[in-house]
Amino acid sequence: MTDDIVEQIKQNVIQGRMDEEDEGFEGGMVGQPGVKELVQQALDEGMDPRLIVIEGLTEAMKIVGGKFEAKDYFIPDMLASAETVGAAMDILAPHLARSGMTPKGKVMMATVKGDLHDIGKNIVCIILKGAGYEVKDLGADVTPEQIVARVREERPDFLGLSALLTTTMRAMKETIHSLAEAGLRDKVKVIIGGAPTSAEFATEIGADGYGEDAFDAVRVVEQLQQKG
Ligand code: B12
Repeated sequence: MTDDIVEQIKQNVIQGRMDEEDEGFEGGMVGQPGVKELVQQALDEGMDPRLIVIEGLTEAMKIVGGKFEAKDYFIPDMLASAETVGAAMDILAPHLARSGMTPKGKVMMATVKGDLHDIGKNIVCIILKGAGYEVKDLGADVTPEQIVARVREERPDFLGLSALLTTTMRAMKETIHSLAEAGLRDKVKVIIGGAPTSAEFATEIGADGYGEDAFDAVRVVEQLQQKG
């Protein structure tokens, strides 16, 4: 029974079904419980919330990631699945805190100064949360000064910067420069992403890593963590 419900949560994330009103990608599922109802039911039955995160949500998003890479799923599909994970995490968060599940690390995310594109950054936040990281989202159009202040205050392990405009990419370099000036550059690993950026650009501006998409973001963070 227990395994059943985790499997159902997993399948419903893959289907992008938030609740019982959703049809699912394959259709015809209206009326069946969706991720929100199933997660609540699992908690009501006394299931360990960690199991839901690790075997339900994380496993599901790995499959969604595979489908995305195989071009079987497109951005709206990935977004729908990621949003179900976000909703599940909102329900699970207080229970996880109580169950003593320690986050794998703290990631601070921001879309840089002058840039209002936050859809991709929001997906990265959700996927990182789903992968077990504590995520602090500073929002969009965040200046280097604001980022430096928050890094100083909250000491994240990672800082993720997003830019979608060729004109705002330079704010990433400015941010890294400001971190260095504030004596914080060696206190936080900086990763960047967003359509106009690249691994070469990351190296050029002195970032520690580049992620092509949200799943890559998790891979890069994990790799940097292993390196220490
Ligand atoms: C939606 C959108 C908007 C929306 C943004 C809404 C929002 N809340 O985000 C609005 C309408 C506000 C908008 C405005 C503008 N936009 Co616009 N916009 C887009 C559009 C259509 C989609 C972007 C998007 O959300 N993609 C989907 C997400 C999921 O992908 P993503 O952001 O790349 O994120 C993924 C990866 O890049 C990565 N990632 C992202 N961030 C990070 C961070 C880290 C750390 C890591 C590891 C990974 C990572 O993971 C994400 C998930 O997999 C693109 C065109 C396109 N097809 O891409 C244009 C586009 C980005 N916009 C463009 C332009 C020019 C503008 C405007 C200047 C238009 C104008 N003249 O007013 C303004 C600028 C406003 C501003 N100051 O930011 C251009 C940019 C050209 C350029 N190279 O500079 C594009 C490419 C359109 C075009 N072909 O001309 N836009």
